[in-house]
Amino acid sequence: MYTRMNQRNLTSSQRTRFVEAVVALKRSGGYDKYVRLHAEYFAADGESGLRMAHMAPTFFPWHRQFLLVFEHELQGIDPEVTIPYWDWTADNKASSALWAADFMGGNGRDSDGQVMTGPFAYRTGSWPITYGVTDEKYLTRNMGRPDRPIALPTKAELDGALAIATYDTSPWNSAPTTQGFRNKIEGWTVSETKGGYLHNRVHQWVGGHMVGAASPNDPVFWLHHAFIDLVWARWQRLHPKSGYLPAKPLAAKDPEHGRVVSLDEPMPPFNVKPSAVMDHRKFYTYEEG
Ligand SMILES: [Cu+2]
Repeated sequence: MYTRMNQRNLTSSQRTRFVEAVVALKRSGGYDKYVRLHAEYFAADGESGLRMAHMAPTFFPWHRQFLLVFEHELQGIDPEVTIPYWDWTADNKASSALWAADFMGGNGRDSDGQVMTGPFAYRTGSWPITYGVTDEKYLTRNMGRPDRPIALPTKAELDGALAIATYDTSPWNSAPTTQGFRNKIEGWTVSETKGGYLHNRVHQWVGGHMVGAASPNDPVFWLHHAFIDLVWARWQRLHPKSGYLPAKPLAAKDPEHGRVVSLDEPMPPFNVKPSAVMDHRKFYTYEEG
């Protein structure tokens, strides 16, 4: 059992140890398998087959398991390291200490979006982008998307989504008609041209590699998803009678049959059921307050 901290409360030494473990994993070649795995399971609605990491009820449990495996590998490098979370409703500016040169580094430069400061800048030599959707070998960001400006989500927007008592609804995808808690938080209820909503909007706000299937190329991915994971835990506390849906496999006549994982079916590639990761307190707690 260990604790995930709000990134703003980390000591200077904790910031450094997290960064150093991530960079060590990158150097050993272990990091990029997470980028590849996320890209492989990204899945768009239009494709046939299982939807797993996104646009599906497994958005929360799949990412919980994904973060757990990554975190355990970091702990194999430094047993004191845990994934911090970024509450983007509070630390919502490009000037936040999150983006300082001793932690995530800053925004991309205007000319090509290249991140020039911090431990993940290309010129450090320790953060080449080897798997991605573009040819760029350097990490990119484009905070706030200046050509079509967007702001990070507010606490009121987050609280509005947390108030939704139903976990997910048919057709269990990214359609705006899928109006449960999961799709509201994931953020497909607002189009990406408008910046998306909540989780998606944060990816869009950071910009660069954080947009799209290879988003774990940017280490802030883990801090963003740790907060999404905490949001799920908060929703469970707010709605103790609401469970994961669908609770049972969908009927054979359902158009989504075979495309959606229910409570007790295994999630590839982990072979772990959503029911097995429903309670995060089996693995870690969150520092809150
Ligand atoms: Cu995400």
